[in-house]
Amino acid sequence: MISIRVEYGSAKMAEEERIANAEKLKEKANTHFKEKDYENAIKYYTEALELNSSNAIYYSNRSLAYLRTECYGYALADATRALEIDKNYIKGYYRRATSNMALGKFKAALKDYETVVRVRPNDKDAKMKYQECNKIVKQKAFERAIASDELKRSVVDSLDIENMTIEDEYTGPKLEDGKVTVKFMKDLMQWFKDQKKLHRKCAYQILIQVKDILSKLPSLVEICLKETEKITICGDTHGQYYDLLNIFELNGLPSETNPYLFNGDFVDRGSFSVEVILTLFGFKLLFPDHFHLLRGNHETDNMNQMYGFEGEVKAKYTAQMFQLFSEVFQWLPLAQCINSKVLVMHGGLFSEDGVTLDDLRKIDRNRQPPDSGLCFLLWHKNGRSISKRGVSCQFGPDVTEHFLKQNKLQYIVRSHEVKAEGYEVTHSGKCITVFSAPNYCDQMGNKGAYIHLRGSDLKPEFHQFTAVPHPNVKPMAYANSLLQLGMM
Ligand SMILES: [Mn+2]
Repeated sequence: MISIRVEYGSAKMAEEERIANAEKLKEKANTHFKEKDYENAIKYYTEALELNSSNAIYYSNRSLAYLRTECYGYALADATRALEIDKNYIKGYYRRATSNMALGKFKAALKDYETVVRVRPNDKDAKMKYQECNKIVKQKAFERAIASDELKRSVVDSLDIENMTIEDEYTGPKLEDGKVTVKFMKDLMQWFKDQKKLHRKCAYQILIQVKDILSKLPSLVEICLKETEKITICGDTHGQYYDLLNIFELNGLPSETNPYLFNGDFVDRGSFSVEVILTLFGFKLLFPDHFHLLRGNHETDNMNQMYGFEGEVKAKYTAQMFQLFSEVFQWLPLAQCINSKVLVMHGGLFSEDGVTLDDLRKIDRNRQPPDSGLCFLLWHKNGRSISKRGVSCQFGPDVTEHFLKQNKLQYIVRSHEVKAEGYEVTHSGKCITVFSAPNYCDQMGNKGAYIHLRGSDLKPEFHQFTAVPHPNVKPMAYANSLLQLGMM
């Protein structure tokens, strides 16, 4: 009898110890979270969950850490788990709503806000978020109705550029005979640096011309570097205009002998997205064959609505101009292959095996992202292999290996994720991430990086840089108010 009780007692003690250890790990994770070290926060929440998987708070906290690292799919999964464990856990609904918002699933988000409002009828904050989200859902429905009415008529058709006048008071740069020149680009960069606005006529001229150029490019752009040639590959820039200027300062202005490839996510978050994108488009016009742009997941309507670009264009220009930006973004190519050996794309590889370069060439890209499929994966988050620890946001090395072998490639370059050093080499050197927004959102403390690739050996050479000061306009200044409320 006594021995049984002792055993029972020790089992109970072991159980209590397990729970207590899980709590300790959660505390440790919370500390990392407060220090914005989200990677370690996720690691310790995961360890806590390994000891005690029935705790909704652990899932909810890890969900928030995933939100901060922009792993929205994982954030959504964790919030859902938290609610499965405790359906009365209010925070869980908030987290799931936020994840859905970030993924552009506004209707699903609205359902969760609805639940919160029902349970807490006196919660003003919840009510406000519900109303804000409801507004977006209604607006989306309205936009869809209009879109089908107008059968995708281009903004270009409704513009009368010729008759747009430039007022005498305007002293800024103008295109020369309707053309972008080196002088125009230099003046433009200085003009923007001084926080001045390019005349709307010039902005429209750039947009119309760049749409024309981009729409003639294939979805997979293929270039060939000669032995002596070099290209610079940059990752996300996210509206950090002053850091973009710094890249040109450090690495030289774009030219036919100094080609660049910018790998998507030019806009959103940073509050100088208009300046970044017009500068990049200007260089695309100036050096169409030596200045390359690929689409990121932020060159899409849903993201722009939430993360600031739409608001910024409306504040600096008009809603109509945003529409034209949206049209142009749809024509950005999705991937670029260098010397048939290196493949560059924003998001990464695919959920299915057996994808060939020819499949990429055939993608019909002039659209907003579908919920799945190749073109979605090229520029969006990919959740191929959720590792057991739940830390990795990427596809596994097996996926990379298989893809490279089948397509006779050496390695891939992608962007999309902030990295402390500005770049990261994984999958035994076969998967490289490059990110060019240093101190991302004024708070991540990361370096930025760009890559030099030479035709002679195609060996990646990394260059790091740190953030430079910018005028006092905070990131996300133009973002949707739901995101400005400290939700993310
Ligand atoms: Mn991205």
